[in-house]
Amino acid sequence: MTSFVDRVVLHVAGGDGGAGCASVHREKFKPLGGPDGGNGGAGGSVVLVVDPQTTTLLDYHHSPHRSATSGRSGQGGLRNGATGAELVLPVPDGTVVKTPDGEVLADLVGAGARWVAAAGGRGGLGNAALASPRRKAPGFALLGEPGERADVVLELKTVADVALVGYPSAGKSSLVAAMSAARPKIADYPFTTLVPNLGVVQAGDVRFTVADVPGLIPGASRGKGLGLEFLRHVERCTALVHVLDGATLELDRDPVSDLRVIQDELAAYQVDGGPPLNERPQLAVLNKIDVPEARELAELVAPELEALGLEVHLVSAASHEGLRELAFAMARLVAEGRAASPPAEPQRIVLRPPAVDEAGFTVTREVVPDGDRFRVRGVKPERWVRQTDFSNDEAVGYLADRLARLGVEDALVSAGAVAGAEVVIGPSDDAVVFDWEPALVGGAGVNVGPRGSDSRLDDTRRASRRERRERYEERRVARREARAELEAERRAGHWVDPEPADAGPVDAGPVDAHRPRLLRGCPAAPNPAVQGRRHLLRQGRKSSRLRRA
Ligand SMILES: Nc1nc2c(ncn2[C@@H]2O[C@H](COP(=O)(O)OP(=O)(O)OP(=O)(O)O)[C@@H](O)[C@H]2O)c(=O)[nH]1
Ligand SMILES: [Mg+2]
Repeated sequence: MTSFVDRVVLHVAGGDGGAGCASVHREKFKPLGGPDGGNGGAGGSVVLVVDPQTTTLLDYHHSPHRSATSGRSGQGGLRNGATGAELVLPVPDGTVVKTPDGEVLADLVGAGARWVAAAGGRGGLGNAALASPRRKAPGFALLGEPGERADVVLELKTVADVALVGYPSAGKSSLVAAMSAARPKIADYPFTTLVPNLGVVQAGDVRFTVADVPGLIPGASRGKGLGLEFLRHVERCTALVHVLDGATLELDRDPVSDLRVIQDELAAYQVDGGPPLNERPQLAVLNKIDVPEARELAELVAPELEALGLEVHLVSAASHEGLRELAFAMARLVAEGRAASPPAEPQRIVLRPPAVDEAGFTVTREVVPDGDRFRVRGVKPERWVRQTDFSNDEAVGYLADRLARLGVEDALVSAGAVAGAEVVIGPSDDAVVFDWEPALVGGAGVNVGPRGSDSRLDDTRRASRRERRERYEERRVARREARAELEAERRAGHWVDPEPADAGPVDAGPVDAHRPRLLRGCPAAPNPAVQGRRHLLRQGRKSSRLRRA
């Protein structure tokens, strides 16, 4: 059962924003107390935070789906919905966050570094917050935005100064155990070490960390043995130490050829950042010199290794011979490396790449089988669509107003959209599709009067006294005629309340058949269809009526 995991795919979801509430204040003797719907609460975000106590990504291997709490809906009486709680996911120091395609999103180094993996959705505004001097009693509220959803790959790249590399059983773990307080597993079979081990070494006033990674064999770059998988943990190291075994029983191996093999494998490894592994400062260590043959061999090959440009140390992890010198040599490399590139201040807050221009939007014309389609992309238009309750005409009108104010209408006209054109707001094909119904075609400017009015239709000339008198006369005559007509109907006996039983054709004479019900004395129930349409006309500005297809 493994207890170390250094690569996981994590599925995160921010909490959804709560919906705003549309409500009207009720109080005795105050029939219309004004809008009092509260705002929805924002959804919680999923945040990755470096926690020094966490050393593995094992938890996320077992439960890779994590989501933050959603915000609650607003309520009447100006009660705002509760905000969703943030979900903090502890990750080890040195965790790299990538997209599934391998693009690096964040490199979390240093305790406390934070990264928002999935932001929570905004809460929708309630109708109290949407009220304005011009829109005194909004009959709608905004929906909450859904939280972000993302798949991210977490990779652990251990943060260490020096890495020990070499064949299996060369004594890497033994060296870490001899030089530091770490107690990795040591045994005389290959691949004892299956996960990287870290040890802290103090040499003089330099303190550094040593990483012991699983052994490499020829062909590791092609996946042999444990492959190069674990070299990820070496990527952040300043220096490498080659641990060479002078006491191996394998006949075809000797320290010089071992070194060549490992160097070739290191050269085959692609690093994400920093210099290639084979170009980093290196040391050679000939281990196990407590064994007489190993010491003999070490003394024989040391000049050969030095000729390759390497500093060579003869040590024994068993007898601790030469370890002190080795520790100081490592410390020197580390100090040189640190002086060359001083460690960056640990980033406490990792900001995500800034969003694209929030105010901007684009309109593109696409050719689809059944004609042209205009796609509107932009942070604001897309968010507004998500916030709109399309079952509420008033909310749709508000969306139309917002889009027009942003300039979407004008942009559509310039892009060549005509009445009935298909307009898509959003990225994919399942985005919201509208039929566009502009009142103005040909770019004659956009009417900027209040919703439901059109200044161009207003007659601004004041009527003369004679004109007003004529109109008054016209209205008086029309009223008198209407009264006479009603009186005639009353005498003819049509002016009765229709009973369900006698609502049939018996009562309705040929004259009444086409007459509106109201004229026959029956207060007609408001026709919802007609009302709805008027409603939309009133709410949607003439030039910006959008209808969801
Ligand atoms: N005599 C002697 N034996 C040693 C010395 N160092 C390590 N060994 C032995 O070599 C064997 C392998 O040691 P490890 O430290 O596990 O080797 P490793 O390089 O970590 O091996 P893997 O984890 O399998 O890659 C063990 O049996 C150790 O006791 C040494 O200096 N002298
Ligand atoms: Mg080992």
